[in-house]
Amino acid sequence: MNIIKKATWNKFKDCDVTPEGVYHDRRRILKQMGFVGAGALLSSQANAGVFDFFTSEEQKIAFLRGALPHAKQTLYDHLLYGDLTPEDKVISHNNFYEFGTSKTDPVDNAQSLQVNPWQLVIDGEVDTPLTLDYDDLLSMFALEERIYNFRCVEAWSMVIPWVGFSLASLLKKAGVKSNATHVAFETLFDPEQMPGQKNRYSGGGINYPYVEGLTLAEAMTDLTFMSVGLYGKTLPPQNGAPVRLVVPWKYGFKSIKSVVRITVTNKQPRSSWNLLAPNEYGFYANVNPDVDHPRWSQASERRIAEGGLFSAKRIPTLPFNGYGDLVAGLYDGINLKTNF
Ligand SMILES: Nc1nc2c(c(=O)[nH]1)N[C@H]1C(S)=C(S)[C@@H](COP(=O)(O)O)O[C@H]1N2
Ligand SMILES: [Mo]
Repeated sequence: MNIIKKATWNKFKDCDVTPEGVYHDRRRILKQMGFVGAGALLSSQANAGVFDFFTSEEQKIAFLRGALPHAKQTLYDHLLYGDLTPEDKVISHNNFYEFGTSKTDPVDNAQSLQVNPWQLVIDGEVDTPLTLDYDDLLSMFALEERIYNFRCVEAWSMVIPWVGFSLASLLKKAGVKSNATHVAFETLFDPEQMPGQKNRYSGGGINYPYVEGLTLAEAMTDLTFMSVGLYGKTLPPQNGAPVRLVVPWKYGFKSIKSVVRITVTNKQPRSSWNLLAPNEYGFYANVNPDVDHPRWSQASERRIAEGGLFSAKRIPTLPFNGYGDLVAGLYDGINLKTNF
C-alpha cells in the first residue's frame, strides 16, 4: 500500500495501541462517533473529524491501515506530506457538474446532498450481487490512507490524501465471473438534489446520470481506489460523497463521484465525457504528456498549492501521471496515441 508516513508507522510499533484491537473495533468506534447507524445524515455533518477521536497519529494510522502487521516499502516515499495540496483547496476547487459547471459551484450547491441512507449496488457478471449501505461503505473494509497525484484533463493537478479501499477488494467480495471484461460505474441521478441534472444547459451538456468505465484489468489493479474520505475525514459532498472512484493514472474525469452502481460487464462501458466529445476525451484517458487535447497541451500542469490556481507552479506532466511502473504493463500492445 502507498502509505507514506512510514516513519510514523514504524514508530507505532513502540506505542501502546494494539492494531488488531483497533481493526476489529472499527465498526464499534464508528458507531460511538455517530457515523454508523445514525439515521439520516447529511454529508456536510458527516464530514466532521472522523479521526479527531484518536489522540495520536499512531492510533490514526493503525486505524487506517487495519491490522496489517508490517509497513510495506512504498513506491511513493518521494511524496512527502509537505507536498499535499492544502485541504481548503481540495474541497473548494472542484468539478462536479451535477452541481454546476464552475469550480466553486460544487462547494456552494452540494452541501445538502443526502448521503445516508445511500445504496451502492454491485451487479452484472458477478457471483453474488451486493448492495452496500452507508454504514457498509465505512466499515466493511480496512480503510487505508493513500496519497495520490490527481491530474484533471484541464491541466491542473493536486496531491490528495484519500481514505478508502481498493476497488479490487470490493469486486472480490462480489466474485467476478470469468466472462467479464469491463466494469461500469454510475453516479446518483436525482435532479431534485442535483440542479445540474435538471436540463441540458445547467449541467454542461452531459446526459445524466454521469457514467464511467474501466477494463477489468484496470479495475483489479491495486492502485484503483474507492474513496470514502480525504484528509482523514469522510468525503465532503463536493468531492463525491459518500463514495467515489479514484484512478490516479487517468485524467480526473474517470474518477466518478457519488457512485450508486458498479456493473461488471462483458462490453466496453459508456463514458460521459467520451459521449459528449469523443474527439477530445477517449475511453482510456490515461494521463499522457505526448497526446495533447485538441485545444491545449497536456505536456505540463498547474500544481495547485497555497494561493490560487494562477499562482500554481507549472510542472511537467508525467506519463501515466507518474504511475507507469505500476500500470504501463496493462497497455502492452495498445497504441496509446490512437487509444487516448
Ligand atoms: N459524477 C461526476 N463525477 C465526476 C465529475 C462530475 O462532473 N460528475 N467530474 C470529474 C472531473 S472532470 C474531475 S477533474 C474530478 C474532480 O474531482 P475533485 O473535485 O474531487 O477534485 O471528478 C470527476 N468526477
Ligand atoms: Mo477533470
